[in-house]
Amino acid sequence: MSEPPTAGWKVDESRGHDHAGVHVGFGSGEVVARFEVRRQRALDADGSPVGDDVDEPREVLQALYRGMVRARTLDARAVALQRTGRLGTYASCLGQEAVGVGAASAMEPDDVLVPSFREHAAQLWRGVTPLEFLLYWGGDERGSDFAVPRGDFPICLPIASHAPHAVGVGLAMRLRGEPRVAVCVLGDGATSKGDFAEAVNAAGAMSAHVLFLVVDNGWAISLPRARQTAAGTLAQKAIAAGIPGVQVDGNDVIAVRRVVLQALEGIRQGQGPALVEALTYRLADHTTADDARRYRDDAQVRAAWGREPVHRLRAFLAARGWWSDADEAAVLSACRDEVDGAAQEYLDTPAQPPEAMFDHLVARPSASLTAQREAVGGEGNDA
Ligand SMILES: Cc1ncc(C[n+]2csc(CCOP(=O)(O)OP(=O)(O)O)c2C)c(N)n1
Ligand SMILES: [Mg+2]
Repeated sequence: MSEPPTAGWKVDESRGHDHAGVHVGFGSGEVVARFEVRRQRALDADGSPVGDDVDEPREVLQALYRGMVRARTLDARAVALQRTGRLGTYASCLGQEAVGVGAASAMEPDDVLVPSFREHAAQLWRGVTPLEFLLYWGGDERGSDFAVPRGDFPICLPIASHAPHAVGVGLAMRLRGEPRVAVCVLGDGATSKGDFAEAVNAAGAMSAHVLFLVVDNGWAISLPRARQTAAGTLAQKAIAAGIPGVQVDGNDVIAVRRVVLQALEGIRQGQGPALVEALTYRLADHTTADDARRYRDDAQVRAAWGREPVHRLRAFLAARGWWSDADEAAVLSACRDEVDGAAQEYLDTPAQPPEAMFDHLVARPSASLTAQREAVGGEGNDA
């Protein structure tokens, strides 16, 4: 890999434990831009509290834990269903559960989640059912017709193309004077897309009610974070748009929840959009169509397992006397039962005819779409 282009520029980066600061100067070394991106964390990798006391109520912390275990259980089942030919290509969220649960637990029901394709933990927390989830990944459009978070967007597969949409949603909220927020979740790779740069800029210029939650999981398929950008942090991409950007330990569900709560509060009060970069790690392959062993070291993955979010919160809860082996067994069994039921219901759901793919595409199909639908075998659009 070649060095980043720093000729004529002096770039001093640090990605320390508590903060990541980036100082940029040029010419004689005069500093023309100086900013600091704070990194926040509540628990160490072993579950020990760091910094401020953890004063979230026991019930809240236990619910966060259950939410992460539930997402992990469904995730494992989805991989198993794919491996046995009963689900489509699937993107696992293994290791990223704290980002989804932390963020979703900070949102209000009438906020709008605008997700990309790995936000299963957030979607489940907000009320997407395991059945809907499996239908979607099984190729059934009805899986995006959520019964509960009706205002949430469906999964977005094209990288970053949902970011401008989120700005539109957040602008509408601001214009209507609503204290609601659109939470746009996207990956480290997505921050290299023009759509992202345009969205962050437009959000700042129009003071849209948007939170950009960047899930920095270290990888964009096989491209490591270090080669994604010369920028020291992804949070600093907020600076040029004139909006605040912070980093949070994305394997620390308490810290994610706190940071997102604080960001949402500011946005609701009209302080403008914000960006949060959550540092986590994609423990699984990119998707079930990938084999990450071809491009990353086992040692790196093993080290990342030492920082994963579920064990961390469990260790903290257990140390407080708030989690027993019996609690663990009960949660695992409840999650397994729920996922068993959803998987069976999914497998029992008759597949839709091929022409169904047209039914949820547009409200009023064009002549061309109608012709294509008929060519596939169906008549009319009665969706
Ligand atoms: C516009 C577009 N270009 C390329 C792809 C192929 N693609 C799928 S995932 C991915 C990498 C995304 O990386 P990141 O944003 O970090 O998200 P992650 O997969 O790590 O969750 C790419 C390039 C795509 N889906 N959309
Ligand atoms: Mg990524």
